[in-house]
Amino acid sequence: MFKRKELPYELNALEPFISRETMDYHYNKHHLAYETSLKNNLSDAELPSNIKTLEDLVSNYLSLPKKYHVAVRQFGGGLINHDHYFSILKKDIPFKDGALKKEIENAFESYAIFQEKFIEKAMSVFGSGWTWLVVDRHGKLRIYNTYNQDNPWFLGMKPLIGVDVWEHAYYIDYRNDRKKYLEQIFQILNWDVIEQNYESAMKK
Ligand code: MN3
Repeated sequence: MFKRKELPYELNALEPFISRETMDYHYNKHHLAYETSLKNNLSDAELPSNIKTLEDLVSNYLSLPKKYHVAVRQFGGGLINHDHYFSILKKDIPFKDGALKKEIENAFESYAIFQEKFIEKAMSVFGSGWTWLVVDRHGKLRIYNTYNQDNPWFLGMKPLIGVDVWEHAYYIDYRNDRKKYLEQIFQILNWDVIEQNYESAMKK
């Protein structure tokens, strides 16, 4: 029904920033578990006609019977958040001139300040969660945290960059050094995909 997106690169493609071992656990165990748990929990659910895609599901789960809400929030959220996270990482795709660069400079003064603020926000996640650069309901860029597997789609926001700050995302490679992990993530952001995310967010 709802499946993980195929990983768009090899498990070792992000080394040395993210190890093959981390990617193997993250994609093949954690991410798979969200897919499997969602499937099991929705096995007897009849989905209304407004729910066709995973994005529809996490955005509109309140239209399902109440007994499915927690599962969609946890496992549906986990599934879409990880699809997003893996899609926005790749080596050697630099930040470049364009509409998004202009908007980041408008909103945060400079790219350097944006990065600093994003990392600061991600350092403030207590426990497990995510840090996002989103286009909010008013078309403005915002840095936003969600907890557990809550996601910005449900909140009516369009994510451009979502970074997993659960410990499993970095503990093998960086142990308890979340800040180092975040700094390294900024070395491997796939700005081609992030710009596409921005363009499609502004179209809607
Ligand atoms: Mn994760």
